[in-house]
Amino acid sequence: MISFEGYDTVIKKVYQSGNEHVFTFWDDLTIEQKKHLLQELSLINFDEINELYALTKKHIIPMNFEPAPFTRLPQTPEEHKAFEYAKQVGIDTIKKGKVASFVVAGGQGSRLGFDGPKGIFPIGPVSNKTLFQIHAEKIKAYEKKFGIDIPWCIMTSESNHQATVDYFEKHNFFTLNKDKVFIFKQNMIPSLDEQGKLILETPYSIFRNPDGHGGSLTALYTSGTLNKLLTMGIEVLSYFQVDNPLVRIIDPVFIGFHVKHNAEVSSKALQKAYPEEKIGVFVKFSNGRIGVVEYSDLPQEKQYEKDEQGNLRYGAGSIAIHLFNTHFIEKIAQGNISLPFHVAKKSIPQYTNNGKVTITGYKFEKFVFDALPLTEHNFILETKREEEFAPVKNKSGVDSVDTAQELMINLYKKWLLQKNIPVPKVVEKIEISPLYAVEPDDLPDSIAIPQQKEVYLA
Ligand code: UD2
Repeated sequence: MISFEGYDTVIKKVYQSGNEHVFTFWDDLTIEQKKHLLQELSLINFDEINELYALTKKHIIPMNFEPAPFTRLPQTPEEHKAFEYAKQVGIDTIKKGKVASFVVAGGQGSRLGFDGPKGIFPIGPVSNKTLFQIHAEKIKAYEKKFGIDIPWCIMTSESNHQATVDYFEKHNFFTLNKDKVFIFKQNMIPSLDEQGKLILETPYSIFRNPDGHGGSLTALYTSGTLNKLLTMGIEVLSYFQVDNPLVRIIDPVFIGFHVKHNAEVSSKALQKAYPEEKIGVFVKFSNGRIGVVEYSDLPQEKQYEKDEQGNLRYGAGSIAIHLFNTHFIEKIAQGNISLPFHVAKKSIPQYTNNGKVTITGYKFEKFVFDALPLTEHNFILETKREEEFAPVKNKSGVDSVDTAQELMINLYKKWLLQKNIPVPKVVEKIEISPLYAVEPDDLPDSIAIPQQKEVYLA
């Protein structure tokens, strides 16, 4: 057994757990590298590692469920009235300074062939503005609209934290009040090989992956951000993903319903476009609790199942837009209630005697929607796909840069059409800056759209 002053307990745990292979290159390491490795190992909970490996042997998703009920888009006069009332409640809540925004941005742009935080990916079809800039300008626009500061929490991961901070500093936080932009890191969790052992990434470090967006609730708390929000009187946290440029970050109707229902978590749903669409679905488990089953976990027969009207029975898809009650997050974090880990079999780089090789191993991630079954009160609101969802997942094909830009252009054209503002035929691409109009109502009554292929209203 190796030894190193101050780390004997850690070393013992590593041997006891059968992970002594992490010391394969020990004799070649410098003192600093040895310390680095031992420091990383000291942060690992070996009991948890065993529990995680056990998850690879058994399925943890409860499979006894039915479709979850949700509030549909308004059709009847009563429903329109209820939406109008919710809007007033929402506006009131926002104006009282009780709402903050929260983006999960731990992902890299690698699937887009982009080397850097996904938030720095340029998506504006005409402006080329990045995802982060578009989100920042929306928040700025809402602040102006409601006459109040709207704090913004941004969760990063170890691999993109510094680049994200640097980006915002370089751009002066897009003129947002930088004291109210909170950038913090999510936690990392070791990946395991097929035998349940730790994986060396370099001769002196362990391969770990970000713990999923479900880690955001704990990270909000441990980073001290939640406490700051609570001190400011924030009650509602509007959660979204960095890769959706169409997200309506501050939605009074949604917020109003959330408040009226005294919900701990509220979520937006839309009708799945096709059975294989890669979005989770809202369900009601047999214990009466509401939740989301991820697309990859939905049994095939349920994926294609139709109701009497011929619609997908599990058709209410989750687009990862939620509202969280801040006291609920505090309760979860303080109570040390861990959301469950999900397992994914993935290719992982491993450092060996022959240099780097790729092995098959397990990555573990928490999903934020697993907070839903923990709620006493929740609320699901239907929304229009074309108004709120343009996922940027792939370089080309489905859910890609091209489809997202097309959806953006179509939405801006629709806004103009609603205002009876003609868009000349020659215009191929049109984009509206959030600082010009963040909602269609913000558009002026008449605008002369220039006769050119690309138009940017800013
Ligand atoms: C997610 C949802 C899916 C659907 C879809 C809509 C899950 C498991 N699935 O699918 O049901 O709603 O989005 O677009 O959520 N992230 C982090 N840290 C992490 C992992 C992810 O910050 O450790 C962020 C990431 O930067 C991105 C978001 O979470 O903003 C979604 O991650 P994803 O692209 O891996 O999720 P996806 O597309 O599988």
